Amino acid sequence: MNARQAMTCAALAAAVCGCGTRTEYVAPRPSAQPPARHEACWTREPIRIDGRMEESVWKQCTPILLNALERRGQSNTDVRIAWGREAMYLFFTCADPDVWGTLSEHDGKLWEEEVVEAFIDADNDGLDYVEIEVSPRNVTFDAWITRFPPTREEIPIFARYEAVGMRTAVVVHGTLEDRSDRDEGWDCEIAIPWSAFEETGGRPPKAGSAWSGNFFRCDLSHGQGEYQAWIPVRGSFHQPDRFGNIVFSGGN
Ligand SMILES: [Ca+2]
Ligand SMILES: [Ca+2]
Ligand SMILES: [Ca+2]
Repeated sequence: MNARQAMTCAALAAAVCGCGTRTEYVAPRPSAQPPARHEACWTREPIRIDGRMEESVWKQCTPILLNALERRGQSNTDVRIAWGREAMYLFFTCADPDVWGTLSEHDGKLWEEEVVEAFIDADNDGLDYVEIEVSPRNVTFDAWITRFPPTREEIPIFARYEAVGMRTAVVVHGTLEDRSDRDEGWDCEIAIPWSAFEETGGRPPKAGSAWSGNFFRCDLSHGQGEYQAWIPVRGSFHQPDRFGNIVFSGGN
């Protein structure tokens, strides 16, 4: 481990469930912020959760480009949101010259490695939300965060929540095990059934309903941490008062 990697690891060791530390973020200028509202695209077609963007809804859906919370690197990320009768769907597209991951345990500390994250407040009350994380190894973490920022002790308690029925798939464009070569990136497709939000107060949305949420990515290529978000945050990732609106357009 070189000095830079050691610094990154030290910073991550201080992180709690949301990749990063309190002191290392500088929010972009207001003019650089995207509108805090995004439309989820309605779809009737079955979504095959295979990590491949073959469904027409993904091609029609405007992506959210995540913003770097620090310096701009070379790892652009976007996420598309779709919805159908049964589930909410997400598709993350992650450019990445160095895709890796070692953790293999569900509900492990995925935020200490490379990961994409969705924070979803399904009843839009700002009091709690579901946190979903998926790693390039397609390992998942799901938690119901009811106090924020959560403490280290609270994380295992909140992670007892299970998004029952959630399906995820990852396609790595490169080699996950070989960090000496140059990768292109990785894609992640997620289906979260509406029923998984019920115990958090969420009911299946109707056309025009608005939920709130934020999306993140931790990219730790070659020991250099880059943290990205839809809605910029400062200090903690767990800021539901800053979540963006997710509006369910079209459909039922
Ligand atoms: Ca697909
Ligand atoms: Ca869990
Ligand atoms: Ca990477």
